[in-house]
Amino acid sequence: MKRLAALLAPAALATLALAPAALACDRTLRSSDTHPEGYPTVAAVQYMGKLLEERTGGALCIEVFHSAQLGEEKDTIEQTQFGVIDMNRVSLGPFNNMIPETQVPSLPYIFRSVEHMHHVMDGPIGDEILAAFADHDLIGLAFYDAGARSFYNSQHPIQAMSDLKGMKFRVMQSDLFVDMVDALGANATPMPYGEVYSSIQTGVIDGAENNWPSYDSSGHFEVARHYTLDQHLIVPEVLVISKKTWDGLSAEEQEAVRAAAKDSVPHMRELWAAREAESEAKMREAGVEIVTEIDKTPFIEAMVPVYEKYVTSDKLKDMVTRIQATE
Ligand code: GTR
Repeated sequence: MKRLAALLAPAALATLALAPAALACDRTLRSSDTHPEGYPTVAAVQYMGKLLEERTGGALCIEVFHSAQLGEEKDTIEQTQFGVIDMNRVSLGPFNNMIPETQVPSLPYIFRSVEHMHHVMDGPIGDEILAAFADHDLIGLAFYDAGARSFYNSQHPIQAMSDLKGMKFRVMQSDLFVDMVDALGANATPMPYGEVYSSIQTGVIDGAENNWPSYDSSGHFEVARHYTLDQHLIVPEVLVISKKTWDGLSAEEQEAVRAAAKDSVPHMRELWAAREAESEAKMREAGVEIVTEIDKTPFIEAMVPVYEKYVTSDKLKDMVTRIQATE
């Protein structure tokens, strides 16, 4: 027996040395993402986890449950509020009905460019929006990029706003996006991301709207071959942590989580820029019919009633004015 133990010991040690880093962590935070492994949002939270592990000497790590393993965004948001899931990387869209401040960066054509969005979200307005999560059992940590969202469909190319008339588009579960699509003369169907592919395939909807990397990785381009670069939304992603989880961390750990989240942002932006170009090239190669030149003026003008409906409080009006005044 002794000999056997002696023989086994080095093997056991070798196994330990090869064990994944997560096993060495005192506490592993579970983070949700709808996207697959390798998608920039998933990779960015994994990168944040590495920073956190290094900086806390293994006291805190993060494991990303990608590919909607923990559920669709709206459900995982609830679970994060309850503390069943520790962290969540989601679009701001599914928060619109709950947190009015998130509606502002979700307004169609509010940002002139991705750079404009960065200037706003990296500054005091971004901080105010992150702070608004605290009233909803969540702590807002950072914003990530999601490029610009445009319409795609299975029926015909959209060359002008009038081509949208009567068509059925899936939107994220946000009243603001329902009204946005209605104001463009089309019909909106809010539904979870995971149901979009089959809904287009079976003709329940004509199409949806998203950025290049999501259009690509979801496979929606296989069933909706017409993509029009109208770029109606530049809505950022947000990374949140459950207030329950947060309250269980020491002040130093909270600081480390905040800092690691912020420090993952520049890395995420690099990953995003590369992936966006890669996905666009892949879509062109896949033979998707792309309308690049489109007059956005009628689209922008059609959004006036949407702004009137959603930008009602002094707080939101002031935010919109400050965004428009930001370079
Ligand atoms: C993607 C975003 C996801 C999800 C998805 C959707 O661009 O990264 O978080 O919101 O869009 O349309 O549901």
